[in-house]
Amino acid sequence: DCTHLSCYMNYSISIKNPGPGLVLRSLHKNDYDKGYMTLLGQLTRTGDVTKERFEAQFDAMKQCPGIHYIMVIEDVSNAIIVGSGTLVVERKFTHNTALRGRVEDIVVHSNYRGRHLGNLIVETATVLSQKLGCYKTSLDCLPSLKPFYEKFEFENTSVIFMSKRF
Ligand code: 16G
Repeated sequence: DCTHLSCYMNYSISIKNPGPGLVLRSLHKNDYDKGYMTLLGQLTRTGDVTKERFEAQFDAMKQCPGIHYIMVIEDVSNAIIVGSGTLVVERKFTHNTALRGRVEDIVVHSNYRGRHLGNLIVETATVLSQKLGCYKTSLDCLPSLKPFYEKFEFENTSVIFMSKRF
């Protein structure tokens, strides 16, 4: 079970207790009103996502269970989402019809950094992918974040990450 991450990580926070006033949970449909999109704006360009479009995307994800595991940390004292991360699980025909995990959209609100919340989110997503039976889990990140992800035993492989923007 994932509740003992604090032992594993050697920090005094855990899934059940991410810090004073904080709660770690899965994304709720009303998190739009708690600044979820604003938080994602600290990671990348979000565009001008309306509540309707957010809810439509949320519903579409819900209709395909087992693919998107979006976790958030809420500061319940002010009802603001202060951290988030996603595990995406891809079905493969290879590796005996395996699952492959991808850690995505890891972000911690600038006012809440230095509390190991990023560690908690990445570790939770990684352990979850392992528990779900993924044969591997990968992520892409800026070169400056390589040491951060190496703490969780992610390795820079010889594979080149390529993308095409539209
Ligand atoms: C980072 C994120 C990725 C996200 C991208 C956004 C992690 C581990 N990686 O690479 O998930 O999609 O930033 O940048 O959180 P983009 O919007 O320019 O693709």
